Amino acid sequence: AFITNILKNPTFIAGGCHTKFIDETPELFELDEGQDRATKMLKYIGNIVVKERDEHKLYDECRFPPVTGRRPDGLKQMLDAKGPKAVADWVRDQKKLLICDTTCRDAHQSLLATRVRTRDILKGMEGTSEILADAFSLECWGGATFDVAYRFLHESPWERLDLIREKAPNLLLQMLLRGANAVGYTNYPDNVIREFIKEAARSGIDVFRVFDSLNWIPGMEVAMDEVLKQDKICQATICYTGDILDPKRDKYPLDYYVKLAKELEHRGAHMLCIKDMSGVLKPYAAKKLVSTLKQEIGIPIQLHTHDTSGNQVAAYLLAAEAGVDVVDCAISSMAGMTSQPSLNAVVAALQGTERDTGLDLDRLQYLTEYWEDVRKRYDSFEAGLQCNNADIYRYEIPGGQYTNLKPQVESLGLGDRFLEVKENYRRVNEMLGDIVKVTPSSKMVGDLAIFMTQNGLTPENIVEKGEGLAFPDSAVSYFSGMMGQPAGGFPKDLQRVVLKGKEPITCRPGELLPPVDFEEKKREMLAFDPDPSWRAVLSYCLYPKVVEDFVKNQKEYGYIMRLGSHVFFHGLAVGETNKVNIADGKTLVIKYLGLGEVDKEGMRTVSFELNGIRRDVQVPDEE
Ligand code: 3PY
Ligand code: ZN
Repeated sequence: AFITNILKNPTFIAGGCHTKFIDETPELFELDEGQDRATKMLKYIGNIVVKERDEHKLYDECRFPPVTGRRPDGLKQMLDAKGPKAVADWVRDQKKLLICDTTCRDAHQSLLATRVRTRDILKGMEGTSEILADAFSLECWGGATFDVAYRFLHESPWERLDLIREKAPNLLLQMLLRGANAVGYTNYPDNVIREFIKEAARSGIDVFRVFDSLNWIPGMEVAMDEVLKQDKICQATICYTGDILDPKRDKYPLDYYVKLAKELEHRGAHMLCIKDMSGVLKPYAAKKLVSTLKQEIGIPIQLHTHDTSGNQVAAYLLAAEAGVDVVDCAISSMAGMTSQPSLNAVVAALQGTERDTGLDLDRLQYLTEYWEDVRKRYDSFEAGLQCNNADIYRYEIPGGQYTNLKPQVESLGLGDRFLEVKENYRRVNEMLGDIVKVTPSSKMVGDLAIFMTQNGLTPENIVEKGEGLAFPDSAVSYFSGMMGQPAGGFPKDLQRVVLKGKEPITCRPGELLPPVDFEEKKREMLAFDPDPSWRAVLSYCLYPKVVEDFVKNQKEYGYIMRLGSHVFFHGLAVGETNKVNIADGKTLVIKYLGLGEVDKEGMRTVSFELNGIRRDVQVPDEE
């Protein structure tokens, strides 16, 4: 840009420049915005190539799903025109088994540590919106995707939602909302929950799946109420645990779920979700649960599971026979194991039956191929589960956590004691009185299991030995009542040892948490963001540090959301060229030339060619 500025400068053009020309013409140094963006991007890639030196791979282009331009109106249009009750009635009164595609949320949360980037979701989205036009919905937001987007992908989850909404105007977009924990791990003040839901609804979420990690209805109350106010589909949830076919597991019998479901219907839910987060709802239990609930309640039922055991296509088929209305599936190349059952398999299994899904298996193959290619770019996040595992019935670990627990345990240097951690997970559950385990209660059980492993604790000695130990924050929060109240209450001895004199609460945490002053939060943010948007303020209320880091990262590296995923994660191979669109119509052609030695300051020079011109950036060495 400097050279270009010289060439464009009127004094230079007029031939009037002398030796002091450069010193006396400061505007030559005004690099344009594009140049600045390019420099930031090179800096980002420079950092990655230094960090990931040995990781490099080359990938073929993705096979994109074709777009025909034929996209009929769908349930989204019905919702907008007639409201949530009309959609729910339509779902219940028609015959097909409807599908919710979870590929863009739970599937990658459960297989790839939630790392799939907006760019990869979007490139297949127009095709998806045509091929899945007859699906019930697309689960594409919420759960862990919210903070992971900011934290590890350096992108805004709100922008992701806007872009999906734009590309899939016919589909119902669905999110997972952890009740009073929103998309976080702790209870938030009521006004934060309400404003978050309002903004999500305004941004395009149509179906809110609301759950509480202990099946404690007061924990869902505020969220359900706000979804109803927004006139969106309120899908209230019962989280399945135990085994209704096992008379010994008598804490959560069939009747427990029936009571919960009736109460949720009574409170105005448009739909009921049976959320089998760990994949422990065995096929015949699914049949019994669904057929009973279909008799007991009048709202449609959506079934969610994880295929960790390998049993869950069967669970869906038996649930379909029992009259379930919607099931959650993932495109087959992103399905199975800790993810949802295969969408393609369920579609095939029901062809020619009265619950035929109406989806086209041949066209689904386009989505399968697309995701097969995308998934390769994320292989460093693969959980490495080689086969189905029926030990899930013993451990009851949710799908997303099952895949995360191993790397978490390894990062703590306990890799060779993974089995012990899993056994401790089971023991903690028993010790707490057999509780519902799903985010955030499941994280607390995992934290406590690791804590017991690290400190040589057992259920027999934890009360005595725990006196002198500081328990993990999540355990303190749980025993304080800040995650709500578990069925059957807390074990008193352990509660005393964990809380060390702190008084637990028994009411809804939201009744005690003072409302957030959003203006004050905004002022606080000015320290790192000159003009925080309303969405940024909301996100900051949920994840202050994560949002601050995100803003700082954006300042340093710019809008790296546009980088291809293999470059984003692994940089470039020496000699490799990559094209990046930085702004509409502007393309950077970046060629990576190589890496210099570490200098005295611990920096390396990373050399590139940018649109044919050599550019070097200095980055700190990682080793
Ligand atoms: C989440 O809360 O993120 C979950 O997926 C729980 O199953
Ligand atoms: Zn799930």
